[in-house]
Amino acid sequence: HERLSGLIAATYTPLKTNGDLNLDQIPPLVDHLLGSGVTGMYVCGSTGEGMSLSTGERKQVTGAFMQAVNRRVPVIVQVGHNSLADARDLAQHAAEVGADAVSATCPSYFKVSDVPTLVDCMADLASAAPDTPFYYYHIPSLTGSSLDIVDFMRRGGDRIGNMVGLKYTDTKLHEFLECLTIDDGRFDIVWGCDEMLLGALATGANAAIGSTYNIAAPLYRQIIDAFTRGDMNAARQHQLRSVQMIRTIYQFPFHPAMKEVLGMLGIECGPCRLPQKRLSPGDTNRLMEDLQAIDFF
Ligand code: NAY
Repeated sequence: HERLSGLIAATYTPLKTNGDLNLDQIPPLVDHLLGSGVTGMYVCGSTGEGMSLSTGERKQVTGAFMQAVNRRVPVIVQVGHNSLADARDLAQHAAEVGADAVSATCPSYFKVSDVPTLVDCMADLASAAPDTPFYYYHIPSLTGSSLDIVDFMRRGGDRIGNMVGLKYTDTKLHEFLECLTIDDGRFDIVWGCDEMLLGALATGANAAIGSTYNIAAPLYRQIIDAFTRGDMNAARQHQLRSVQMIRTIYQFPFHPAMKEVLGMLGIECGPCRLPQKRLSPGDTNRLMEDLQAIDFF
């Protein structure tokens, strides 16, 4: 199994105005992402509203991305679900359609009791696709579970044969460092907070998964390139631009606003599903003006 590298877009799921899937928009979205330098795709995650789609819809979206990407870059499919049976079904489907890896959040309605129970959950889930690499998806801000992730990786690694890594979507660089160094770097640990990419690179990240790589991969590429050649001032300037861009978008409901930005870039992705709010036309205009004011367009 090859490690992930570079900028992996947590892809948006294009919807029609009425909220139905808009699968026809997946090939243009994929072409846009590949053209902007994205080196992998993470499908049906938080950004992709995986939790707001039915199991059947998640399979359709996964199939459409697999087809559109056509093996040009790795595709990781997020299959987390409150029902572990559904999560297993999704993992099996992802393996059948040739996903490069499966990833999953923990169940989150009932909070996972403790680390050994989390290992039980993920062992059950990952065994549904035993030949497909598995990345646990740690995102405590959304799951509400903040168990000791270092302890989980150690114990899970011993029990779950296909667990190769972790999508680390928290902001604790010291904990990220510990994860990277477990058993001399046994796991592929992928960073998940776009506004802290530079700090993650300094800590040892080799790949990052995020939402804003959908709209600004070249900017993040500049951060990586400046860091690699040791030009820290330039790297900080580029990261600051990403922080300003993200702050501008966070004035509005974040993912609905991101989908509007993609629309402005020519990739119509529609609204988000409930419970996420729609942007009013006035909000969309203000978003565009504010992004123009910071020279995003
Ligand atoms: C996913 O599964 O969609 C992700 O990769 C989530 C990563 C995002 N984090 C959260 C908490 O949603 O990309 C980040 C985030 O949107 C970005 O850093 C802006 O805050």
